[in-house]
Amino acid sequence: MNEFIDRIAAAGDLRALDAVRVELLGKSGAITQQLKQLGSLDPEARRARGAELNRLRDALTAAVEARKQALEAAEIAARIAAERIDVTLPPVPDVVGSIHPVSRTIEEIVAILGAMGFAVAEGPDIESDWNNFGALNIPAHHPARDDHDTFYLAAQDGEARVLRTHTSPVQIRTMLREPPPIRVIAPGRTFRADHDATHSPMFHQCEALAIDRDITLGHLKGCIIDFLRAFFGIASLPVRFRASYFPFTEPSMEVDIGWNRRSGEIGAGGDWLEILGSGMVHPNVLANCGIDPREWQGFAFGMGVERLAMLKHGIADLRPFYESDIRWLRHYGTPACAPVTLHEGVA
Ligand code: 2NM
Repeated sequence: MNEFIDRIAAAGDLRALDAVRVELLGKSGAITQQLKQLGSLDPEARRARGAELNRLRDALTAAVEARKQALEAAEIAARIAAERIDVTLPPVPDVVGSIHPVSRTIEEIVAILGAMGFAVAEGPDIESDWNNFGALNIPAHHPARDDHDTFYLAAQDGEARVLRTHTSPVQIRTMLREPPPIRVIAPGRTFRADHDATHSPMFHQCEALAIDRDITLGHLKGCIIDFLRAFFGIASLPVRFRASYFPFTEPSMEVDIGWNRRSGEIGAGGDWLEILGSGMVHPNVLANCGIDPREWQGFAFGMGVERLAMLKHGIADLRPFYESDIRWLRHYGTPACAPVTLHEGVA
């Protein structure tokens, strides 16, 4: 009896237990065999032996059932342990990337100016000298060329080539290709031979161009003020226009926003920070693109994408923008699933 109970207890899994059960209690098992032999005993001995065998059979059946329940419980516990989900893990594994601040800032600029009716235009990084300078009213040997620290490339088909120093050649290409009215923005890479803590030889610009029969300086001011207030999410952001000079616009204006020089806070503090350049497109530029300046006029403005991103997010150093340091990218990047809103926080 004890030997049988021990064997049931020693069954390591449900299959082993079933084998023991069949061996003891099955049709040709040990107990069944003994029950069959009862007929050969005399009535008194048969009754006593029968009762004993019945008790033994009931005890073994109960032991098998108990062992079965214990094994089943252990099996479930093992599965739960093996299949356990760590609910403290992030819902999205952090091997997933994020949107670079330059890309994110371009997305924001496109969202705001897109809602005002501007379409995105693109062009090549390698430009003709004419598209980058000549058409923009910057003749050869003009001192304005010195401002641009141009990367000159070997001429192709007799024409001088450069890495574009601004995205204005995209505006030139648009005006040459499409008749007015025109409303385009040109975000993209630009190149200048300049490298220090605040300048990179490759950086990004976004320029806007609106051409129509009756575009005025008032449209330029309204568009830029609305854009800057939406971009920085400050409805009362002070904006100042200051007379300046660009060869491709007349009149030209530098645009400043209010900030606190000590704290770096934008929108308060009484100091002014230059943020972009703007102006009414020079009649020579329109004429260079086959647009009659007596019939059409327009405004244009341009901004540095990295500079806007640094000011908006309090990024002190330009260099990490291009270093691919995963810690910096995680810190300043935006989750890929976060949508761009038209006004990031404007009430
Ligand atoms: C600026 C400032 C002022 C500009 C001008 C043009 C074009 F092609 F229409 F002449 N595109 N962008 C412009 C004007 C850009 O960036 C500081």
